[in-house]
Amino acid sequence: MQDLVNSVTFSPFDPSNAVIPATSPARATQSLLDNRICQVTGALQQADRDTIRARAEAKMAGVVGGTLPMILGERREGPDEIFDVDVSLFLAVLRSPVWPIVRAYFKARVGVEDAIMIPMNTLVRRFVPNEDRNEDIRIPFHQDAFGFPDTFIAVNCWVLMSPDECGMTAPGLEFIPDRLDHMIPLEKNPATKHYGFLETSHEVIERMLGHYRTWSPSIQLGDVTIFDGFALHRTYLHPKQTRPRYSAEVRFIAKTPDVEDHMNQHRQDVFTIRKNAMHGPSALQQVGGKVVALSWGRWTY
Ligand SMILES: O=C(O)CCC(=O)C(=O)O
Repeated sequence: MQDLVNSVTFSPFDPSNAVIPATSPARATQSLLDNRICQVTGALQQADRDTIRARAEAKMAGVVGGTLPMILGERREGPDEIFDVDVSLFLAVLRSPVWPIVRAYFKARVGVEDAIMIPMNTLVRRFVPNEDRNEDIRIPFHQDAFGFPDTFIAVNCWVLMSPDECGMTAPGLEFIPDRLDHMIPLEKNPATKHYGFLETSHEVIERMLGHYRTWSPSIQLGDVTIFDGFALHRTYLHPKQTRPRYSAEVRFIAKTPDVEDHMNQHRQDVFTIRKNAMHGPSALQQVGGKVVALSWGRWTY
């Protein structure tokens, strides 16, 4: 373990350079390529912000921590866990400058622009500040790539759904501003009750924290914070926060031949996203640990 800690090198970036207005998409893609992160300010259209906020507040009021995105849809009457999918969150992202930024990033990394999105990986969360149980449900420092095979290139488009700011007034995100380009081993003795499977090595995190001031951006409604699978991040909680935060993690995976093979082998029902159209499940059923499509739809933007 000492070898691991000694092998840590530092590659800092200035987080203020990662905050980029939606009117400068090429700069945002470059920041994602250089720094692994960009906070795209003012990305979502006003009408979309209002729609997804109202939907989140109506549907997720009782959520503690994270859950699947089907909660934003309509659950059908009856004993089966069948949901008609609500795609307004996805369409809000796809018709914003975020989608061309992600496409350009994928093109630069792996030469393809289209993507897939796995319903089970697109999580939504609600955090209420200053609750005792937060120590159990806050997400500890981790890298999202832990959840994907090595060959996958994926980004998390993190969307604040409510209230109108997080970071200062509501639970936000905290990053270590290092341009990491690899996975750090997972912690062998995890400390959290529910998230031990994703915790990054504590010794490496301690070493990083000895070197860096973390970055906890103030994120406004309409901003989308994009980060890749190596960015080190966690939930940011602070006693001065007073308002509940609702958020979504819209994860796009570059649709490379490897990814297609993997999805076919594992028979996963996914959304396929091209330049101007998305094809995917319009109704989903939860069967045991799996989510399967019952019907399919196509949406343009
Ligand atoms: O929303 C949070 O507090 C943490 C989110 C997170 O860890 C993620 O999006 O991977």
